[in-house]
Amino acid sequence: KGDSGLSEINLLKRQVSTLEGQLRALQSSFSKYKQVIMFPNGRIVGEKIFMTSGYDGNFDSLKQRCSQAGGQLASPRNAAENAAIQQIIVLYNKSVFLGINDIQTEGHFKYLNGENIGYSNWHTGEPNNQSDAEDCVEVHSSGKWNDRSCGEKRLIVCEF
Ligand code: GMH
Ligand code: CA
Repeated sequence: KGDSGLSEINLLKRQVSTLEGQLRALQSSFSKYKQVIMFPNGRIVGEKIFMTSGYDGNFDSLKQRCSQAGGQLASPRNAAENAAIQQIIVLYNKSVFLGINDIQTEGHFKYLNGENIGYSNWHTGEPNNQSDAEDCVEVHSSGKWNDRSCGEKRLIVCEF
């Protein structure tokens, strides 16, 4: 019994070592695969991935498309996430709409889940709710935000 116990341990050691090798190979392959699929339309910030398909549409249309893809409209929670979105804007030379709006209560900007925003990057003088018709948030190539009519068409950027 003592001997068979030892050989069982040795068998397990070999199996662990095999699995370690397979895990290293998988990690390296996954790391390369991530680089490939991020080129040139995606950005990784921490656990979050921002991605555009190049589609332009109004707020409802962008929101629906991101949701259908299993993500949601880009909702930057900090300066690093906003900078990643800005890079995509500069690449396409098109402004985007964020997953943030004050449709429910004028002047109270919220994420799509209804939570109040905890980060913002408004351009000076914004949000100004021009003509009482601006409930969505566009981001310019400067990275700065402006409230804008949700019916305008902007570039899609989803987060996953
Ligand atoms: C007004 C002015 C501009 C500003 C726009 C913008 C529209 O036209 O205050 O300076 O850029 O509004 O807020 O969404
Ligand atoms: Ca505005």
